[in-house]
Amino acid sequence: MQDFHYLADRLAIDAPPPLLLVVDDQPSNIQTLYAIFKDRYEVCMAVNSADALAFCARRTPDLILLDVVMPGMGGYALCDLLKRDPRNCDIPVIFVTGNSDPLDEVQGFEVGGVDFIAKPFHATVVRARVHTQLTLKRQSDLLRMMALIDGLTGVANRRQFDTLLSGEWRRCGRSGQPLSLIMIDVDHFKRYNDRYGHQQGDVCLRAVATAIKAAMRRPHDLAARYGGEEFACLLPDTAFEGALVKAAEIEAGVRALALEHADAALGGIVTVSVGVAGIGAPSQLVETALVQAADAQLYRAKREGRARVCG
Ligand code: GH3
Ligand code: MG
Ligand code: MG
Ligand code: MG
Repeated sequence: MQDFHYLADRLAIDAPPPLLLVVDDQPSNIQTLYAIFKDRYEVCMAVNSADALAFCARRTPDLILLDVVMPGMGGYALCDLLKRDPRNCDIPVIFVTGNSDPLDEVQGFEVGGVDFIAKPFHATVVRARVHTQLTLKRQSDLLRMMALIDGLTGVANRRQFDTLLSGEWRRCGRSGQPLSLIMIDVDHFKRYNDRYGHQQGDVCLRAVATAIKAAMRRPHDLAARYGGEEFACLLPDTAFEGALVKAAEIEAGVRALALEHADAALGGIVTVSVGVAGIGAPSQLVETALVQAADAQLYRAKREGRARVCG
């Protein structure tokens, strides 16, 4: 539960009002819906499907209220298109239409709509239905996030790391681009817990995770908690030499935190040992080989005295 609240807090921080997109060719319908929602939501409008698509390319609405009959592309075709696009497929779409034929309603669900409101409607009912769908969306977003993010540190969890490693392995194999992996382990962390307590140990792990994440600056670079006090960084399209530079940056970044660790072997501060492995054309080997190679270098760093990078 603690993790759940941590993530819920993270989602709620500075959360802006939900963004509704109203798509309807009739300005009077748009005005009616705008009047219903403007006090609690940010309401944007589009008068045809092309405008709606252009809007979704710029911003991602939290929910779309969609007319069915419009000149040009109709609402069902628009919904179908949105559902095929990975960037837009999770946006709940509610059809708002004068068509009341049950077959029409069925078609609305078949193209991926979550609800179907027939005109004329009651403002309070429309409000309630939108509220319900937004609540469901928030809950599913939270669950998805909990499935992918480490609750303690906020970086990717092991599940997400494993999934992305497989994906990047195949992608780099196809493109011939290199792929690199950095494994990081906090030095003498058992001693840290023993001296400062597990609560402080958790604070330390969060700080280390933040320092690691700060070094990940490309959009596809991934920092993950691999387990316990071990972290992993996946660097697509990065050759071994580049990963070594990143690893040195991470090792120095953790040192620069200057977190007191009186029982550390070196300098009285928290340090990490780092192992690096890179591969030019991933396709010939299995992906676990990259993890094994980085792990072997990490253990070499431990053997050679900790607080260092090996690769
Ligand atoms: P080395 O330098 O060889 O890595 O020594 P170490 O003590 O860091 O290695 P070891 O693997 O023996 O100990 C890891 C410790 O990390 C033991 C475990 O209690 C602690 N640990 C793992 N996960 C967590 C966590 O989520 N919170 C806290 N506070 N401690 C954790
Ligand atoms: Mg219409
Ligand atoms: Mg360890
Ligand atoms: Mg350790």
